[in-house]
Amino acid sequence: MTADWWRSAVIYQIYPKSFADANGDGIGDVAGIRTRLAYLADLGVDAVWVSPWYRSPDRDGGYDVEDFRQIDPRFGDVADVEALIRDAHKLGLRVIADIVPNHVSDQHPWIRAALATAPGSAEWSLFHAVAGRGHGGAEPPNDWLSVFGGSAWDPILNAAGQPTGFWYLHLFDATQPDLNWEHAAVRAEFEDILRFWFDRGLDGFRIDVATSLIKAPGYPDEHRAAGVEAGLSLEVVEGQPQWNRPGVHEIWRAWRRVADQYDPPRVFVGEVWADSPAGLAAYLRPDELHTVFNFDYMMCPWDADRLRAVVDASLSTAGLVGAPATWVLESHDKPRVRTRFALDAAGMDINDRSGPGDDVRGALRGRAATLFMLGLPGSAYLYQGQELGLREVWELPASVRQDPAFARTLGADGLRDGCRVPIPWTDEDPGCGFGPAGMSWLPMPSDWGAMSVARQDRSPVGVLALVRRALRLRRAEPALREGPMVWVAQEDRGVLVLRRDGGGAGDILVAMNCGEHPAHIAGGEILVASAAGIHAPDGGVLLPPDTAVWLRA
Ligand code: TEU
Ligand code: CA
Repeated sequence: MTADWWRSAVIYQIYPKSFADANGDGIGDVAGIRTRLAYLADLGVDAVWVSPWYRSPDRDGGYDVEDFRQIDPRFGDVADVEALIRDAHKLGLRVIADIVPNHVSDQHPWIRAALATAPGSAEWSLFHAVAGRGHGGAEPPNDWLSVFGGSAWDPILNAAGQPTGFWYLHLFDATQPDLNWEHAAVRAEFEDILRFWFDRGLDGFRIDVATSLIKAPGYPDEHRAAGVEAGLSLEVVEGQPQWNRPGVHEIWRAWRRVADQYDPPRVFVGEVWADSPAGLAAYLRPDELHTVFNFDYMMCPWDADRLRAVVDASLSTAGLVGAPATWVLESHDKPRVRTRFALDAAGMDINDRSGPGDDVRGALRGRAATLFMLGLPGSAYLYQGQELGLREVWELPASVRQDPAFARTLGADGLRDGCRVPIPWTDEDPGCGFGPAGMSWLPMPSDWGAMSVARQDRSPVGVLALVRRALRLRRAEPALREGPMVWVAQEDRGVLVLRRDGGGAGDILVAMNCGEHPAHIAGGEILVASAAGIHAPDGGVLLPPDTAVWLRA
């Protein structure tokens, strides 16, 4: 494997709480991940990215970190992670962890120390403790809203529980106070945390909310447009005083210097929502982050013209600064792709919890979308269970939901638990092989076992077989590994065909039909198809709606 492995890597996201439970307490753990590394190597991915596993009160799925140098006891300990990294490297897999620099848990020693002092103290200077407005500072300092709903400010109380007239900033949950990145101690601490893990062999970090570390001086109001209720999604707050401030780039340059001191150099992928292509490319400059997530691709509807435009824009934006594009359809924050397209096909809203939508079409489109994504040039992400074609568990009752945004918005938002249900390894009842005791921290639906790894292992037509075959081809074929792409013009509306250049090794066509009618695609042998029954009569293939295929050119 080469030093620039990340340019074309397929990276598998593990949400540790829900991946595999070795000790039977119903919560996934590091030992569980170790037992499944062979499965991942066989699947054919190049790396894993593990969502936060640090010591945490788990008020936001571990994105509320109490100690960045400790693994949460529910997951294991540092020695377990060191063993995981060793095992993974033996199998040729890289390991990327999550790091959460914008905020800490309210149990982190820094905020506990601050709370024992009055605002204005050295301890509070590590956070954003700001005088309120109005008489006695009774009102928040400005109009900023939490991404999870409600004000981004909560009052700082004194030891007697009385308001001090000062407020602390939390762009996310109230249990996640934002750090003050103007403070040199914050910068030094995080560079030290990077080294702590890089010294243990970690290959890189996914950087949580990489846009928000610097806030506009003086905390000006953001003057949201009337009707914009809350920072429920970062899309609506782009260009505001909390996001994408120029000063944030200095931080990533410093981190890159740390990563480049290692052999091989360690890598970063930023969670970046930017308001323009140039704004996004700024994070990808050669002395900043290696890659960023592609949310435009992730959010793109089932529409060939829009998809093509997003692919072109992604390639040209990253290309401005010589970075590879990335592609992603699922994560621990977004509805499963199958259900997103199923709801869309049924004309239902993404937050509608009244039913699965048109699941037949959703399932077809989800598999096609995953195959098409894996045929694009650059690096791609698969979220655990995407390789099984799992659906969103939309029917979870309110009583089991743990997403903090669900409570903060009284159920209007914060539905992320629906993609966080533990994944099914077998069809055994109860628990689908997630752990030895049949327990799981979120309930599994009754159709879960039918989609399990064990069940699909025996099926040549399952989503698992499709993904395995695609990943094998991606490694074997120079065209898919590093070949540039061009679009191949089509007469049929709604059909996308692109050609990957394999040089002497031969070109490959990647095609998807987002239209309403079967489309004839000129090409040779079918390498892999997203659905059964796609044939290649002489001179091409008749591609049904809602399917995708890879062909020799
Ligand atoms: O997410 C940042 C973020 O803003 C997302 O929550 C997004 O806006 C939301 O999912 C819309 O659907 C990151 C993590 O991925 C997320 O899990 C954390 O909750 C959040 O940061 C806070 O650390
Ligand atoms: Ca466990």
